[in-house]
Amino acid sequence: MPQPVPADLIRARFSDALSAMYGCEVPLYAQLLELVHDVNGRAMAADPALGAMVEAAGGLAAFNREPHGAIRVGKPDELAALRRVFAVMGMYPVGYYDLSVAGVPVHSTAFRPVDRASLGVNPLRIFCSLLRLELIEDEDLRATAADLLASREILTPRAHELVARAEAEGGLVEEEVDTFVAEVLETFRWREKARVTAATYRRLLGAHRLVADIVAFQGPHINHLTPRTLDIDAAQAEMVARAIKAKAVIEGPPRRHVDILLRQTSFQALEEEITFLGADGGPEEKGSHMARFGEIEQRGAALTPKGRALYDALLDEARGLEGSSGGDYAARLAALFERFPDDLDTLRREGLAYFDYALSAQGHDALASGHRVPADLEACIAAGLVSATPMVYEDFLPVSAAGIFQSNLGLEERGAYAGHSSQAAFEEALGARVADPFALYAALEAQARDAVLARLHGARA
Ligand code: OOG
Ligand code: NI
Repeated sequence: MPQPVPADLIRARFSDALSAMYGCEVPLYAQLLELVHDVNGRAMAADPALGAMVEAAGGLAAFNREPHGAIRVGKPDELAALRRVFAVMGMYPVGYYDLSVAGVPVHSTAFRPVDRASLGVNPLRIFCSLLRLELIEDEDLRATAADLLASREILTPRAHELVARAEAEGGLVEEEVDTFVAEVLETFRWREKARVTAATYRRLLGAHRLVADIVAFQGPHINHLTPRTLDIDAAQAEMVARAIKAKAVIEGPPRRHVDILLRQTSFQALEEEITFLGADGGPEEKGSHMARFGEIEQRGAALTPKGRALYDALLDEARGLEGSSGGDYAARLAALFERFPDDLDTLRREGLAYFDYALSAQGHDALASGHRVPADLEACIAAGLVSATPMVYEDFLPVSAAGIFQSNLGLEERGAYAGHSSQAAFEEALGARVADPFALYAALEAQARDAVLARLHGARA
């Protein structure tokens, strides 16, 4: 019996294939990749410690190959089907994001690997949003949208088959992997033929741009892929220098010594030619659609609930009544974040960020030579025997996501929909619970701490 291919390797292959496909579809993405590659190379050269960290984690080429992407689906069984597809690649739903509070009629999760080894192989994340039809006010239009979605199938028959096989057999064998990757790519491919007439498209657009993007097409085309940078301020400046229309502000925290969470910038969605069905069986009509864009991100430390509460409070205050559109937003944000500790020791001691613990080279030496080591973890860190490195934030930020949605679609910031946040309804559609991101980081931190303590105690016994 051939052995199943590890899910992590299927994901890595899918990630490369997705990136290649999107690069062909959206040449600006290929430009972004090149830009980020340049910026990252310069950042590593300027900061040898950073360079060493990236090299240790697999090198720049691997780092540059770690994007996140986003898709939007229209109905519960599409979400459930994708959950099963992603599981074959070792990606599980983490977090619940309610975007309706920011005037975007969707709620979302992120499919991503969860354990340390898998994240190390390839941390591909897909932000996946589900349309909330109930937030469309016009009853007629809601019914039209529901009908259109009811008659749509987003997976190919072969993809369905392979998912079922993987579930039954505990994975896919080598001969099946290329087919699986190719079939799943079909779901995320751009199609310039809309499934609706121009008139219906305009009605959907009138409800919300996202409604048109989700309902008018055959499938959930990938709407952006985001390479990761080591210096987002440089990337932003470079976008401007290369005449790429970057959004005005970088979402997330300001520039700091110790990066936290996630900083993101993007360029506006492209206006792309599409074809509508002819009205009353008449000839097809040409038109255009805006959905696909480019984004760059920089990832920093994952925050604990305490750190996150402080982040949210400061961000709220900075955004105030004007949101992020006020001219002095960047200055306001930087000034407010003076209150957020900006050195590793304080972040760790005050329990603001999650940390990874490992025996340092000095720690290994001390154990090997049988020296007595302090029992207490803090004392070992102080003595340089144990290293504490902040854990990378692997998730997303709802306020940033809303800002990305809005600026890319040329939308105004708008008030909340009158719906309730509905994690239970989302999970019912998904057919599973979403994991709590804080619990995942906390478990990884506890694992690392226990492993280090076991090494140290073992040595003393
Ligand atoms: C998703 C926007 C959210 C991010 O990086 O926060 C996102 C979308 O536009 O579908 O990707
Ligand atoms: Ni994104």
